[in-house]
Amino acid sequence: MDRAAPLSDVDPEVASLIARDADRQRSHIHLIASENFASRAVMEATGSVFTNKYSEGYPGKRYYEGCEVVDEVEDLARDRAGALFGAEHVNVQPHSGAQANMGVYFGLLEAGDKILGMRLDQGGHLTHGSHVNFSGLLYDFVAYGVDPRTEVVDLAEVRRVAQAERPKMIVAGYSAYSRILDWAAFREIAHEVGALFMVDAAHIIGLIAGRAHPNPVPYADVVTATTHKAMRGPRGGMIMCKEEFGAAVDKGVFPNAQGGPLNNHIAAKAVCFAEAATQGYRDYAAQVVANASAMAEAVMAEGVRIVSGGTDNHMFLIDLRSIDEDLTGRDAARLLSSVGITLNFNTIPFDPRPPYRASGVRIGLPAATTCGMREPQVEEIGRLITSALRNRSDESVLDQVRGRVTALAVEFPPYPEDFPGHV
Ligand code: DSN
Repeated sequence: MDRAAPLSDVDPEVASLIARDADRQRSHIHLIASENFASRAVMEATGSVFTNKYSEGYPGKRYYEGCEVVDEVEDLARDRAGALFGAEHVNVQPHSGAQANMGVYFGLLEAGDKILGMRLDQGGHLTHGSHVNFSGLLYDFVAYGVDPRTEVVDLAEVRRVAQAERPKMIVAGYSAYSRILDWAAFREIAHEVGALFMVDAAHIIGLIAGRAHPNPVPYADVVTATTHKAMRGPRGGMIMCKEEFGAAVDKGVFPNAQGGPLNNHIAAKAVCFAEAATQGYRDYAAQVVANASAMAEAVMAEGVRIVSGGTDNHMFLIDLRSIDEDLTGRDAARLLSSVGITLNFNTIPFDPRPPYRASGVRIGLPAATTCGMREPQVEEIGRLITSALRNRSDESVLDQVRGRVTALAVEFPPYPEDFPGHV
């Protein structure tokens, strides 16, 4: 075997699968709120020789020799994140957002402890107490939800449940919610009941980095995040916390939740933190928020209902019942995929349907913004979505939508034509 041979020679089957997905990425409009297109620099670091190194432990205290350089790269990543977010202590080892949450729960809580988080069917995440996830299996989760009228998190309800349940930890954060949470108010409620305050900022950390969303780091005891969503870095997680919790959180990640860190991903995290400190990145983050708002307005102008009536961040949820009572999220997502628009179906607050059918679709703008789309394009896409969903059995309308989607995807590609390697 020639170890220097290119992938296309060594494994044409996998090379062809990569090429096919690159083609899918180039030819569709991508509206999955948790996806993005990493830079060449991020992908170079992810594909680097750091993939070869074992380094269980932390910089200066490893269980393997030869860690001098990975120590430097992990310190660099931690320092850059600390400066970017104003965090006292940073852990960049979590392999994902779920692993970050696991590390925090393991580090700061005991099995069986009570945690108050957002209802999963109203925007909370799998790791906020789903009965099929480690969180729900190991901890005693109780939940707050949104106000049925406004569909906005009701702080009076958060306070009421917190006072009744006296949780050890309160989690603020979500994977399907479009409004700004009041970090100071959550902090106050946590303080009142003697709970730790954790923010799961996986979705919004990229906006926070770009100064396009309020930063929870000054308020929370601990903030978990991912680096691959709006943040536009490599797949992975991270944790930021007050210094007093640093040692316990580090132990929660390693050795409690994980073994050896992915040093190639840690190097790429360092790269994405440097990218996020630039004016160009701040412009991108501001444009993500402007694009989400513009598309939501365009969809609402077509007479379609958006959960909570709009968005303050990078995403929003369409209530499909305002298009057709019988249209499920799953059917809508499949139909839109068939015309080249990729998104995911999602429950909406008080959804009468189960999650695998759902009554909503979730729309996020980070990836389209990275491709260079601005208000005129995303407003048009909003109208194309509405048109496709309203004319599901009219092949001529669907063909027209498909044509415009393809034209926009070609005009706003994720990577330039001459992008080297990878795509
Ligand atoms: N599955 C991710 C999302 O799409 O929001 C969260 O982990």
